[in-house]
Amino acid sequence: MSSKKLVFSGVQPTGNLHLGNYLGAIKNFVSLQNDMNCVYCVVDLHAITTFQNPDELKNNILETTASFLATGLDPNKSIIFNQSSVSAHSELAWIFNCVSKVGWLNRMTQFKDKAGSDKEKASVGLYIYPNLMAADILLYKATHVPVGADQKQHLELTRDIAQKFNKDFNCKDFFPLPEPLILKNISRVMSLRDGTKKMSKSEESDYSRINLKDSSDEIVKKIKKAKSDSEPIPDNIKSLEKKPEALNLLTIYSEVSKTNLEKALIEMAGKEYSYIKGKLADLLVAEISPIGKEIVKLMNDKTHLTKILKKGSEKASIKAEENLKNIREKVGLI
Ligand code: AQP
Repeated sequence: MSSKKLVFSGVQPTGNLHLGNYLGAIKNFVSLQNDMNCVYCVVDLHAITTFQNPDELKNNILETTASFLATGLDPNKSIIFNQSSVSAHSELAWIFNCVSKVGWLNRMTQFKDKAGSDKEKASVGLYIYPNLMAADILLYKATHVPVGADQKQHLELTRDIAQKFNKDFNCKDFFPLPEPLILKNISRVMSLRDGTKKMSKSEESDYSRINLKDSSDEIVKKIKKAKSDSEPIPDNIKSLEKKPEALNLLTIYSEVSKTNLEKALIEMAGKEYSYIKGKLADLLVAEISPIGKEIVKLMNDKTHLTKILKKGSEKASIKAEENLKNIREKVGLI
């Protein structure tokens, strides 16, 4: 970790990873590892902010690790580990609980969405989750954070915490202000059933998402059943404004066919949605099916996955402990 630029990002082991996680974040993780020092974390402590069955959680931690590897993350290039194995994350999160403001957390829209109508019943962990996320990032003094658009607000809070810490403890530039790396073309993949909601692991209907482990048949079936529009595909983006499901399909198509939305519309204008669905299903089968097969293969050797996490934790701990020592000193802890 010699260069000053450092990438950090995490994925929650809360179930099957999906096309949104892949296109919005993980694909970007893979391309960054060739040019920058990268730390990628299976954020298991974030996962338990909502109840997880312990056996399923153990399996999901390994499966998320397998998904990292299957999509192209290389443990020889990137540090890959699980959050709970480096206790400095929790310690720094506590310090940040004492730096961050209740008013700041009250503005977090993800808490409002996830807690639902009965906030009194949400865990305290879910409420202070953004402070733990700030700790994950700042523990490594990360400068760049590849995430989907849904995490933008949490990244802004991380920057606020870094700034306040630097000011409170009179240590200008101690924590860098990390930049979000949000893809322009596809920052938010939406549900295949409701184009106003993001594609998500916790959405009840499996038809709302393409899982990385879906078979070719399942991918084809889900795309076929995806909501679209009864009118032919228009030739301009403006006409898609009130058609979120159609816009979503076209955006996904433009991403996996490596073009942009404008060009995709020129190619598709006047055609029925069944046409684009056929092309999109073929492209997704070609890109996603090999990943799914590799995840299944990697999950046959859990000892190997556990070893990768252990090695990654050892590497992450060295950097984390060194930084935490300096942080404790700044705060006045002895
Ligand atoms: N639909 C999405 N479009 C683009 N990016 C997305 N990400 C998640 N959903 C989309 C990005 O994937 C990374 C890992 O996310 P996560 O699993 O840690 O948490 P999440 O955002 O809460 O994902 P889910 O699928 O919605 O999980 P549940 O249902 O468990 O809450 C992040 O960079 C995220 O932005």
